[in-house]
Amino acid sequence: MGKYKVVVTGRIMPAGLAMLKEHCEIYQWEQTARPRVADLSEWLREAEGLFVSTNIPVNEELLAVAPRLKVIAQPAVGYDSVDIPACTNRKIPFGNTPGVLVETTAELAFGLLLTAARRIHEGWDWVRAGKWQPGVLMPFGVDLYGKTLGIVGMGAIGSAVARRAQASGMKVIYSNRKPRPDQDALKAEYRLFDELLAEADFIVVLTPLTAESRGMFGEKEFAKMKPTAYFINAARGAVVDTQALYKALAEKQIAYAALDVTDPEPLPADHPLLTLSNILVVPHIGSATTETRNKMAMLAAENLLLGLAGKPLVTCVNQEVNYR
Ligand code: 8YV
Repeated sequence: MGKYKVVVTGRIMPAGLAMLKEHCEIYQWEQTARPRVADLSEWLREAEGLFVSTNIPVNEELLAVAPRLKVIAQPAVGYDSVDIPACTNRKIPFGNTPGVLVETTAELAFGLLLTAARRIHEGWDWVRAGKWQPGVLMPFGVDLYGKTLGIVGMGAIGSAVARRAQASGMKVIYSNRKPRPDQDALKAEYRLFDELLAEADFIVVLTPLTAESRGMFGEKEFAKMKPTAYFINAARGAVVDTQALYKALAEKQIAYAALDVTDPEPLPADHPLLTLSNILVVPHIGSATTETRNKMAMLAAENLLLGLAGKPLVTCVNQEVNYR
């Protein structure tokens, strides 16, 4: 039997690539610049499978030039760059990678919180700049112990952050579309969104980007937070109105922000946010460990190979068109 024709839109971890290579003829976009549909259209015309990074949206324009697609897989849990109804209309199952990145992403979110609170990154800059001298003190941080953490979006990653916070002596509250009745969430107290904003000392955002959550943190929301509040975003940049965040930080309406995700992404080096002293930004590395990125690539490759063989994907977003 011939090999399946598969388009890969970006870099792919070796473990995933090895799985695909066995069964597929691969057309891979290897440039660092993001591809446009026109760059891939010749390959997409023949492709039966699409292994897509978040470097190109999956939309009507792309699907229209890929009439033979049987399956799409993406090594990411968030699928805000994918038009799921458009895939479903064409009966194309879309696989994401939930589960395998939960603990890794929670580590980063909690790490950002801890780093910002205790100024670890500023301490390192201080030492490197030769400022560690007798009698000279760098600005103090704040404790986590005894404080309240508010988690916005209590899914699997939120629960994993909650466990870490509780082990550090924090009280955990959360807001979600609805209260969760399961054990993990029971150890945290449910709050309405506005109540959480007013009560939390630290806010960690982990909600998926949807039409409802886009821009859910704007001027009004920052105004409701404590002036001592720390704001951590490990979800998607567009959940936050960037200008409003800039204003809240510049005017000290809130104390500090630590971001794994920004809008835009990547954040240009001359962006106004980066002129502030009360912010820490890292380049979207929530799932970026070698182990986890390999697991994500392998799960995405497994989904793709299953779909190509007409078998059910392991983790399918649009179950109604998954193979049976
Ligand atoms: C991805 C992420 O690795 O899974 C997600 O939704 O945000 C990250 O873990 C990133 O989007 C690159 O694919």
